[in-house]
Amino acid sequence: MSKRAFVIVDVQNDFVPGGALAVPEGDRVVPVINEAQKNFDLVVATQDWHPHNHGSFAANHFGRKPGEIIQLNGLTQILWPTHCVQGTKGAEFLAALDTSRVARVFQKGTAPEIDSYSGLFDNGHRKSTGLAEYLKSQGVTDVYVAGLATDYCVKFTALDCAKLGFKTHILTAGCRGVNLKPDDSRDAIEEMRRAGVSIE
Ligand code: VGL
Ligand code: ZN
Repeated sequence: MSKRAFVIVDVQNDFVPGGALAVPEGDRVVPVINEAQKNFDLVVATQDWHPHNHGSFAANHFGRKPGEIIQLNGLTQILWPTHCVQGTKGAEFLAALDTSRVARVFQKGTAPEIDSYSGLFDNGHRKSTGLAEYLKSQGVTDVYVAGLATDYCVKFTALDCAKLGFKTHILTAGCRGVNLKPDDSRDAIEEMRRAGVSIE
């Protein structure tokens, strides 16, 4: 028997046009995700949830700008505009996102000294958010991923799911990318495909 779960990644105000780290067309994922959810008996969401002093924010590094790369506790880190600060409007899910079916929300990026693109583990694979354990405890075999952004949090969430042995799928119509480089989302999809993720 297979059990399918839908993981909605970071559909938050700061990641859509007008937000602090706007993903082009980020808001367009909402109708797709709202409709797709109806086909799953288990739906969960991830939420980028940073403290104001988070090490991924350029503003917290004197003289640094978004897009620059630093070493943060031994890991390569892209510096971002301040985004998804805990308790702010920017960190909230889009009002148009249907959250009525969301069984649990997994927050990530909460430790100031390390970023977390994947919804399952931080970027150093040092700490779990609890999502992996939750999916296993629910007997999930197949994971479907959609949300923001294709080239960061969607990619690393899907790669971690595949690595853990879930049959992993991404719904591309429900994803959009940051595309700091124009081909980043395309490259991300290729990387996921090579890792065994089914691209739908
Ligand atoms: C994300 C950059 C920084 C994402 C989160 O949700 O893809 N990207 N924080
Ligand atoms: Zn973030």
